[in-house]
Amino acid sequence: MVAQNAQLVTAVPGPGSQALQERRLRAVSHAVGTGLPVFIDEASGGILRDVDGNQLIDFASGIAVTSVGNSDPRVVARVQEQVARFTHTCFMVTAYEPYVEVCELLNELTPGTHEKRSALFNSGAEAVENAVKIARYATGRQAVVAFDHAYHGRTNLTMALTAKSMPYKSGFAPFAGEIYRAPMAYPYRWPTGAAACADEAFDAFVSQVHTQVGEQNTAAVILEPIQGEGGFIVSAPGFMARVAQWCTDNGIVFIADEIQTGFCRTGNWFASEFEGVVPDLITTGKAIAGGLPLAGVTGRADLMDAVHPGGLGGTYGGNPVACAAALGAIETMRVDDLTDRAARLGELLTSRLQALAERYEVIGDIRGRGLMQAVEIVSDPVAKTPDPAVTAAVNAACHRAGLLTLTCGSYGNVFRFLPSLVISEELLDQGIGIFEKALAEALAR
Ligand code: PLZ
Repeated sequence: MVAQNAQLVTAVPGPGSQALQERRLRAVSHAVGTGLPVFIDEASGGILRDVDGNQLIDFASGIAVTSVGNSDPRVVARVQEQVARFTHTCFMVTAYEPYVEVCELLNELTPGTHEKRSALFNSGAEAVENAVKIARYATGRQAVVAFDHAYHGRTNLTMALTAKSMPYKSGFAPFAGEIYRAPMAYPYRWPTGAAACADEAFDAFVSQVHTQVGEQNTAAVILEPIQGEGGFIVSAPGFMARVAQWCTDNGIVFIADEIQTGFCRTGNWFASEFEGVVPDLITTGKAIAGGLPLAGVTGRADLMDAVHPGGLGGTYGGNPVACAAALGAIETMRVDDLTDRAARLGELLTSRLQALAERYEVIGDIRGRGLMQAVEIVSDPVAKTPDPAVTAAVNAACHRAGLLTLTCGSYGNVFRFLPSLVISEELLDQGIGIFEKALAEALAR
């Protein structure tokens, strides 16, 4: 266990990390990026300790994965027990209980009380691919509609669903066919203002699908309730519910991609709940298994069971060790009431960011829910000109000061806060303090 306090004993990255970085550059493809080239030795809760002994405050959680904290004791215990029992059979070859138990929990915890089924996979992208496969099969239609600023993965189909060219798509064409894009109800940047955003974005969505795709050809519409990589964009109130209802009215499968928003992070088990939306299919991943690779598709039994037996699967999907980790992580979320904790710490974070926004006009927007929040950095508050340079400078200053942070956004100007949901109030506070100083430092240059 790493003590839950921040401490710097060398520059970041220190000599040990620098030596490993040199080795890495000779061995690892340069195409795989790393936000901060420190090498981690041990981690627990909300602290990462690197090979030089620096203890960093973790505001990234491995991109919203270690919501229950790194090496959560329940995850560790369940994994140790399972790994000693058996490591793999392949669920398609012979079954095991933990897979079934995770599916039962997914069916129970996701929105809606209707009859559901789940299937498990290895990564978020794979879950999204499978949700699309299921929707196409069940409807007999082909087209899939995604939104501006969407992120759904890096595989061929999900790369097509993802909006942003660099670094995700550039040079990797051709992309999968029958993918269409509609405007996102992005309140801060909606041309006629936030008040009109939900209505106008919905009208544009309906009109585009009707005229350019045809409802009768549309298998699915996929939406992140809060867009993650695209910039923590919370769709304008009412937008998601109207899109979901319109899908229902037109026999289109509404898929909520809750891979980043899911599992307590936003202050609810799933972010769809804020709008009272019951998705037909919901994709999960990331935080589900406390750091082990696992992802799922959960949804209406009639859709999930439509595919012929054997039509879905994969060697490792729902691996028993990953399932054991999920059972531990979900237990921690329940026992420690992490929805409530995310909401409470989220309020603290919002109020601190609001106070900062009053002092710094580069903070154009504060948005998100629970412990999934971000600020959008602009060089001109009226023109809302994105300022990726200041954003990157603040990020680098945080890193130097021992706070691991991430940016995101289509314009690279969104600074996001994704701490573990079990982070102490003290560490959260300390981290925000580092961000404040980093912002002041970046602006003074
Ligand atoms: N859907 C909503 O956020 C993963 C990936 C970052 P995988 N987001 C972080 C990167 O640069 O690769 C994500 C997501 C949403 C799907 C995915 C894909 O999940 O587990 O990375 O495949």
